[in-house]
Amino acid sequence: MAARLPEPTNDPDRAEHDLREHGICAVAGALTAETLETARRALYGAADDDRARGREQKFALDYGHDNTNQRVWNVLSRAPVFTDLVEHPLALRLLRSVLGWPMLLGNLSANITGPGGGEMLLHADQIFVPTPWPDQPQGANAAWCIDDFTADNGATRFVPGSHLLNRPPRPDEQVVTVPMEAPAGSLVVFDSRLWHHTGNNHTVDQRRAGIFGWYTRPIYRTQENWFLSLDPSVRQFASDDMLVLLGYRTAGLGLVNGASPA
Ligand SMILES: O=C(O)CCC(=O)C(=O)O
Repeated sequence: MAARLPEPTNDPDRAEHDLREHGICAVAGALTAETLETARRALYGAADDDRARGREQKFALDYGHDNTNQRVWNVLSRAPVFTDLVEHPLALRLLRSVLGWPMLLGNLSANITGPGGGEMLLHADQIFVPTPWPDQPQGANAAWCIDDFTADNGATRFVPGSHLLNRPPRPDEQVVTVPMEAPAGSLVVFDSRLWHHTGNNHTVDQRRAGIFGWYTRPIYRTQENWFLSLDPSVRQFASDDMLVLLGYRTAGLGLVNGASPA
């Protein structure tokens, strides 16, 4: 297996090549400073609100996190700027190179590590796909670095080349993980078979926020049930691509009386 991860690049062609070659790519400076700042403020505001209201954190605890870690769900409904992340042209280009079109947005959630935080369980994102897995990835993640991702503050750690094994990790699997370090504003796209987890946050004063856009081939159920949980204004102002990504515009599956809903 390849022992390294590709370096962050500014070149979209290079990124597409890295994604094909390594199952992962990183594009530095994918978000403008203004969008990054707007997203950062909205995300930390939502996270603070959730903490103040004691919103459920069970998923994070089930996956090996402790209470220093915070998951924010349904990020798409929390502020209009998050729409720009979901349908960011570069993200969609890279995702389409893996999944084709149409695809579905399964989820947009944030994961925030906190000082002293432990690591997450090692996993591959297509864990719900029965084994043996098909020989092509069934999904891909577009992760937005809202803060600098460093080895110290819990940057996501990957097992390079593990997507080629085409199976989930076993609970006792001995592996070497490598942190994907990338500056705030970077986009990291990775194949859903690539093994990874949140790293330990060794800092005493830094949170590390990542927003994870989970996309799948259109035959899978979305992780977030958009029809129940999406703020209606997102649908009201959605672009054609966004309607497809959310499953409101469709062909074949998810029909209403044999036709695509509106
Ligand atoms: O927070 C991270 O670095 C990774 C999160 C993750 O692996 C996940 O949500 O599946």
